[in-house]
Amino acid sequence: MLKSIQATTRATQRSLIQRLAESIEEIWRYYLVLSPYSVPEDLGYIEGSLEGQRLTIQNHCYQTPQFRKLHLELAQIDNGLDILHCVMFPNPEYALPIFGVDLVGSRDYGISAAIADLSPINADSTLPIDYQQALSTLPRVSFSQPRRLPEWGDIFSDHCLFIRPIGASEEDQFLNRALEFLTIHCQIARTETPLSSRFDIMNVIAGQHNYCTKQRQNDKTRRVLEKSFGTEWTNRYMSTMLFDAIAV
Ligand code: BLA
Repeated sequence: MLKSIQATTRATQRSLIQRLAESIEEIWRYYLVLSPYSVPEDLGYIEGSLEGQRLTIQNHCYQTPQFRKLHLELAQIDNGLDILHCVMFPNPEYALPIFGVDLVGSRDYGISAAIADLSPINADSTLPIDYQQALSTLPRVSFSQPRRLPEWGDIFSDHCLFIRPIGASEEDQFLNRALEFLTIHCQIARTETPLSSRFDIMNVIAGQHNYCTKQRQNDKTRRVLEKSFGTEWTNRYMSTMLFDAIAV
């Protein structure tokens, strides 16, 4: 009896992934002026088959004066794996960090990986001073299961949160912190003046290139996609849809 009540409660509660996805879109709409972004026709809504289980991917993309691409992606596998992936790529005329979030969870076992960051793109890997100031005012958060970043994770900032959230209160704390990062980012980005020096712009491009190169080394993402869609498609998807750098 108790089991079925719990199951019903879980089914009717909005998941962390749903809540984060809705809040991201709300904050984008509130702070930024969104225009459509044209996703390659065959990559907006995608279905594949992972070991006989269907994998579906939904992509929501926008652009704004400050951002060449806002990308929110929701992926679901019939076996219960749910993924939220979000990255905001600034236009190269804006020396802004890259906001990124990844949530990976199974419907039965909860979220196993929750990561949120404002990642620096300048050569000395520091965040702009206005970001440092805003982030320093946030209250300290602590989680019972912090996770260790993989080797390619040297792109992330000191403020990066990478945890396995345990229970509803840690899920809420993660959600709040990710949304605080996003709000600070949108507030600063919309008052930012564009760069005019070709040298500075080239540095932004190089920083984004490094971020994308490292993210494409994530074997865990690659493996999930390869099982459903094969190596060639996965290479194309990771370099054109998930982590597309700007050609120099
Ligand atoms: C981890 N990403 C993972 C994991 C899976 C995926 C299955 C392992 C979960 C775990 O260890 O508990 C899968 N993530 C996906 C897939 C997509 C996705 C298939 O986004 C898209 C379709 N990854 C990002 C972004 C960040 C990121 C934007 O896409 C950070 C801002 C980080 N994901 C990230 C990190 C790990 C991870 C650091 C842990 C990798 C490791 O432990 O080796």
